[in-house]
Amino acid sequence: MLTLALSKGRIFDDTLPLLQRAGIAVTEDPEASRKLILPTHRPDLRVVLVRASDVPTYVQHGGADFGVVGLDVLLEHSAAWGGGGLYRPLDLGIARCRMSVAARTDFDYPAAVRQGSRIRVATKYVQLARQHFADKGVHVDLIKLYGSMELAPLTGLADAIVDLVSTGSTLKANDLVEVEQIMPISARLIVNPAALKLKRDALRPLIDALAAACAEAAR
Ligand code: PRT
Ligand code: MG
Repeated sequence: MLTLALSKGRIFDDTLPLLQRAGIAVTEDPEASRKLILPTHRPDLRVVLVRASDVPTYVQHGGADFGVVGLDVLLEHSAAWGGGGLYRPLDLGIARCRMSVAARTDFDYPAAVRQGSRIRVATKYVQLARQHFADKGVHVDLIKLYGSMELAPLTGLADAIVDLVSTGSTLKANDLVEVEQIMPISARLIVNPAALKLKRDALRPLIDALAAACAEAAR
C-alpha cells in the first residue's frame, strides 16, 4: 500500500488534475466527506488528508510515503526540524505564490531599514523570516502568529509582516503594500527515503508519471 499525504484546499485542488493526468482518480470528494483517508481507484494507493504544516512530518516519519507541500511549509519545517528524512525530487509548479514582506502604506520600510531601526515583524514563518532579515542585515523583532498576519500591522501589533502573496488582493483590501519579495513559492512532491527504497517498484513509476504530468501541464 502507498500513502500520499495532501492537505485540503488549494494543495488538494491543484494536485488532483496532476494525479488525473498520471492516471489516478481519487474516488471520494474531501469537501463532501469527513473521512481523513480517501481511496483511489488504485487499490494500492490511498490519500491521507492532513494539515498543510503536518505534511512534512507525516512523510519524514513514514506516516505517509510521499506528499505534496508548499515550499514555504517545507523550508520552515526543515529549518526547525532538519531536512533529514525527506527526499525532494519534484517541483510540481502548482499552488504558486511568493513570500514577501508587506507593511502599512504609511510605514516607510526603506527608511526604517536605512536607519537601522528595529522593525517588528509578525509572521508564521519565523525561521525563514529570521534567515531573510539576517542575510540582509536588517534588525527585526519577530512575532510568531498562527493566522491572519494581515491584521498585525493594522492593530499596531507589528510594523510589517512576512506572508504569502498571490493576487495581492488581500494586502490591498487591508491597506498593506508589498515592500520586498523574499522568494517564489510552489508546491513540491516530497518522498520518504526508506519508502523510496523499500517500495521502489510501486513508487518510482508514480513519481515519474507525476513528473510527466507537470511537464505536460507546463507546456
Ligand atoms: O490553514 P492551514 O494551517 O491548515 O494551512 P495553510 O494555510 O498553509 O494551507 P493553505 O491550503 O491555505 O495553503 C497551502 C499552500 O498553498 C501554502 O503552503 C502555499 O504554499 C500555497 N499557497 C499558494 C498559498 C497561497 N497561494 C496564498 N495566497 N497559501 C496561502 N495564501 C494566502 C496568503 O497567506 C494570504 O493570506 O492567501 C492570501 C493572499 O492571497 P492573495 O491572492 O490575496 O494575494
Ligand atoms: Mg490556510
